[in-house]
Amino acid sequence: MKLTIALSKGRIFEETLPLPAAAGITPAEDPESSRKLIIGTNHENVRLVIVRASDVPTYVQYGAADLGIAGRDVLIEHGGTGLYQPLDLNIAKCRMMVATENGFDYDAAVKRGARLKIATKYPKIAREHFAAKGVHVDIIKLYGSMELAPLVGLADAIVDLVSTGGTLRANNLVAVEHIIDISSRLVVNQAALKLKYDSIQPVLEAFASAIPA
Ligand code: PRT
Ligand code: MG
Repeated sequence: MKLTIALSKGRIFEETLPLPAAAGITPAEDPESSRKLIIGTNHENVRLVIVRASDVPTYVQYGAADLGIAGRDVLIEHGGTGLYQPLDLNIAKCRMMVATENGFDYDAAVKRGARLKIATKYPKIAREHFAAKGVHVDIIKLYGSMELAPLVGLADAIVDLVSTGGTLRANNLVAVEHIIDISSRLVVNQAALKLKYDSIQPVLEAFASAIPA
């Protein structure tokens, strides 16, 4: 039975590699330096496909890949249709936060019921967060560099991922609210899990055994 695993080359990549290794899967060439999008492995029946991080759930949903690794942020925005999410891999950890320019009184703005402009790459997470708080917001969808938006008056606040906090600090922004903790998860196509159970189950077990504490 052939297995296709979707991985992304971005910041998850380095922390991802020990997982296939634990399952005895070695890429035939270094995905980091290769420009190939399909990379064979030491197993004749296992191949890797290299996709954009935010596209991993889509490839797995439609069965173009049987398994993949994706951030919880990406999975929430995608919605998770057709995906089984058996393992939190405890890698690429960060926090989804609300941040504003240093000096903006976020708590006061929320208290007086101000309508806030929120710039984010994560409209679903942002909308649900502010709806639960009863705060009215206009969501401004961006594709990157959210940190710029409050500095040039595009938004009052951003919803973005924070790991070291260095990017916020460098741009005179401060985190004002924690939304959720993020890590990467293994996702499996629901139909593939049934049809290819004998091939997928050992991979799941090996990945589970390689999860960092
Ligand atoms: O970058 P590209 O647009 O190609 O794709 P992508 O952003 O979808 O992928 P990638 O590789 O950048 O991120 C993949 C996954 O890594 C995300 O989906 C998260 O689950 C996870 N991850 C973990 C992070 C971070 N930590 C993180 N810090 N993703 C992004 N960041 C960014 C954040 O958006 C901010 O701009 O890093 C900056 C903050 O970092 P600090 O260390 O300065 O706080
Ligand atoms: Mg990125």
